[in-house]
Amino acid sequence: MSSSDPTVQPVPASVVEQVDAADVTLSNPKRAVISLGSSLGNRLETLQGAVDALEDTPGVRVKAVSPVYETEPWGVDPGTQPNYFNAVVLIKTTLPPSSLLERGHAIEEAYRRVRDERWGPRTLDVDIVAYQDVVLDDPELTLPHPRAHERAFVLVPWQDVDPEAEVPGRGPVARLVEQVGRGGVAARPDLELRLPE
Ligand code: A4P
Ligand code: MG
Repeated sequence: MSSSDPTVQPVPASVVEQVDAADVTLSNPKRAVISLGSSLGNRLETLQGAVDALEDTPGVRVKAVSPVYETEPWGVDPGTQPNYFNAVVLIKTTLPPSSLLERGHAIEEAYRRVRDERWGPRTLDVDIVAYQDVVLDDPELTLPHPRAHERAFVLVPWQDVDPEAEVPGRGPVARLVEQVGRGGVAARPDLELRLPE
């Protein structure tokens, strides 16, 4: 996969947004940003299943789903693992961060994710990238996600769905994308995740 020219502004392929009165079902909802990754099995179907499962969660409304990116595996030797599909989902939620993490783990389990190797290939990874502006330094749940600010596979789709976004304590996502670059992250405009009905 080649790096794209950072001077060319990419056109977000398929940001899908919910512009409705759905928030009336949630009182005092909080904003959260979820990163989805899959590198085994039917990656697109798995990501769609995760989006649908988030929406099916009481106290969660999916507000926007990013385009799908095919990304080189981060943290391992090149060519040793299959490429990922990655996407970012914006939600509003009344769940506290710990319950959202639990729900993320339950969704991973539903896809029979086996945790045998750190940064190993996986059917599904559900990470909480950010929850409002909360900063939390706990290994069980670190907020914002401790590696989000250095990962193009999180930052690029996040910028697509929220160009003004900031990583709490790290600065604007747009600036971080410039710093990190877009290497190893290729848009897949032929693929699209649906917003749950
Ligand atoms: N944890 C702490 N903070 C968080 C958070 N904000 N969100 C804890 C989610 N989990 C959080 O995660 C290990 C522990 O992190 C969990 O028990 C949770 O309580 P895990 O999902 O069980 O294991 P892991 O994912 O293998 O480890 P780690 O270090 O979390 O990996 P990452 O950072 O999630 O990276 N390359 C590409 N191209 N695309 C990817 O999506 N993903 C990874 C995984 C590596 N390389 C990748 C991708
Ligand atoms: Mg993880």
